[in-house]
Amino acid sequence: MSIEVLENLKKAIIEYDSEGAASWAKKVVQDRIDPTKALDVMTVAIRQIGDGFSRGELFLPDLVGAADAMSAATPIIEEEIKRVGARRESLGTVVIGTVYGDIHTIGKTMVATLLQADGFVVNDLGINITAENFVEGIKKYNADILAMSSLMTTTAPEQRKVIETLKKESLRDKVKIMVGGGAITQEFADSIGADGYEPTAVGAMKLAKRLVEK
Ligand code: B12
Repeated sequence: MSIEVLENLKKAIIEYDSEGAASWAKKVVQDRIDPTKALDVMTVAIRQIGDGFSRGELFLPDLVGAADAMSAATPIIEEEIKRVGARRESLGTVVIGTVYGDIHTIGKTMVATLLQADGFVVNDLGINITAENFVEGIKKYNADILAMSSLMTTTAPEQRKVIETLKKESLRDKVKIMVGGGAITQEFADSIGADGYEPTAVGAMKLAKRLVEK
């Protein structure tokens, strides 16, 4: 039964059916299906659309349609993740954002939600965040962790720029830096001197815990 619900949720995103995606997301909550499993199938669905786009079989309106369906379902699932994981004690403070030039928000928001559900205080700066704004955010919230997301090869170098700016401000050693997003690899993360990389939101949650324990 839970497999059927998850398959229908995935299908709704692939078919750009926002109403369907929202109602299958509600069914996930109603049937008490693990909400992180729902995030996983939604991610698979939207990546499938992205792959079609990169092969030239699908076009921008297809990306927009799938993103809309995804955006109709994610708040419902994210609310459930927060409810299930609600805790009082803070594990640390995170500043998160998608880098300058990049407006992709879905993966970054998933990471923010899971970190929050796991007990971190999360300050989500949003999308299209400049190096200067990241630095301001880290100072303002006295962050333990900086989390940056980049979905495009053209915006990945912004992560290096942020780290260089932190060095200039003598803040680099005051904060642990984790990076991710579709355009990032372990090799790239190492090359810019990040403290950690993970390819999934669930992995990001485990990584954040490891980083604050160090
Ligand atoms: C949806 C989508 C859009 C939507 C975004 C809607 C929104 N509100 O976010 C819209 C339609 C607006 C869009 C626009 C564009 N897009 Co787009 N988009 C996508 C698509 C299909 C899915 C992205 C997504 O949401 N994935 C699902 C999430 C859950 O995955 P994720 O973000 O990778 O996050 C996961 C992990 O990476 C990780 N993670 C994420 N962040 C972080 C951070 C940390 C710290 C850690 C540890 C982990 C982590 O956890 C998440 C969950 O597991 C991708 C294809 C793809 N394969 O990703 C293309 C894609 C990213 N887009 C692409 C392009 C080219 C564009 C446009 C330039 C298109 C255009 N011609 O206008 C514009 C960019 C505008 C801009 N300046 O940013 C290209 C980028 C190519 C490249 N190599 O650079 C891609 C790869 C498509 C492709 N195959 O060509 N896009």
